[in-house]
Amino acid sequence: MERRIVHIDMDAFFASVEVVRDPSLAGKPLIIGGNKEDMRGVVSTASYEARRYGVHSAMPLAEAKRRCPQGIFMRGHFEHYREASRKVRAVLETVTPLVQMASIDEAYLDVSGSQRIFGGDEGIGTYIKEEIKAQTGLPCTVAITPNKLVSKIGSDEGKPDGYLRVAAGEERAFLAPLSVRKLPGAGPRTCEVLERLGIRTLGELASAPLVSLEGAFGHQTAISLQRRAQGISTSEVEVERVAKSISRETTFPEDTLAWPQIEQTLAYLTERCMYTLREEGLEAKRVTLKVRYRDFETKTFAHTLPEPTAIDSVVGSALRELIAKGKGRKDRVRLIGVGLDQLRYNQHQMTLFGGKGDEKWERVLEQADAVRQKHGFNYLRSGKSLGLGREVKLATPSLSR
Ligand code: TTP
Ligand code: MG
Repeated sequence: MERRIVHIDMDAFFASVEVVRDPSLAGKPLIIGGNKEDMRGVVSTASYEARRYGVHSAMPLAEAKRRCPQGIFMRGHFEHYREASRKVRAVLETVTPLVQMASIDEAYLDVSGSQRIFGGDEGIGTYIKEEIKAQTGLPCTVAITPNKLVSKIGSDEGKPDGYLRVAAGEERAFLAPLSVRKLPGAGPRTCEVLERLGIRTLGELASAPLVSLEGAFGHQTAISLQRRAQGISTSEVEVERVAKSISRETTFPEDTLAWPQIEQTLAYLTERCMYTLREEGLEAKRVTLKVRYRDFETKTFAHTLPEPTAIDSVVGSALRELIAKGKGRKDRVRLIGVGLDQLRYNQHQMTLFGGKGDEKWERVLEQADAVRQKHGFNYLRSGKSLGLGREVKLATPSLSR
């Protein structure tokens, strides 16, 4: 099977997300990084209109303001960028499970096995661009080539709103006219040395006598640079593994029959599970209650939800039914735990694009999680688990996975 690798990169990502949220910003020089008064800090992204004034990522804001005084400066909304990134990933995973998110706005896909279903490179490229547009409103650039290296360079060449394809055997010819600066990993120092050797393009690097490169870089680096300039790369798309389950459990200081307290502890453990679930960008379809009784007998009670969820209250109601079963045996409880499994990347917001009530909940929880990231988990808790007090100390804090 011929190897075909996609690299996709969102165009002016943060700025484009802001334009979707406020279409009156379209076509304007938009600079994300800090507001007008904010002279410190750097540009995180500039819209293509702002780039015409020479503004680019990592430039000090003060410099950006000098170059583009009429620019619209914004601090930005990271939670919206993260949400958009998740939606992009969800679309990509409908093409193949072999998706590697390389940063918040770029990904590699091994689409070797998806060619037939989607109608070849063109079919895949069109589908990705149109589906991302439909789900997020955002533009992106897609490159499809025989390997990650050439695709990465290809998407940069194809920007913005582009589609670029390099057939097997054409890698070297595609790279030949490009500057050596386009080679990922070739920093300013390397490029300086190359230029001193009279090498400006990847074509020149690809066919330079190896000895001259070895003199400057040593054997290993020389070989690696030249191979890459020829468009040769064997690195694989590395799929992040999704956790199989997330669970939290604890043993009580003394065996207990006090179900109101047991339920408070359970509410706390559930909150911790749900926080981790959302942090990993996952949702769960099955909820399990684990109860170990005084005599060490351990029972699990499971409930499969009609739809996967990342919302505390949905899991909470499922748990209430399970608790009723756990109480059935009138014996003291030694340990209690909650588990989530049948996990997948959160596609909830996509299926809810029509706008069901859950979307609001997801936003509330997302904001709660942002507060927790800043101040610690216990800073924000639900009414129920607060019965345990603000600083929860579990007798056995077995809060591992
Ligand atoms: P990039 O993909 O490098 O840039 P971009 O998406 O803004 O523009 P392009 O169309 O050229 O791809 O980075 C993605 C996001 O990462 C970008 O929107 C903001 C953020 N970022 C920073 O915060 N600081 C930086 O120095 C860079 C390069 C990016
Ligand atoms: Mg980008």
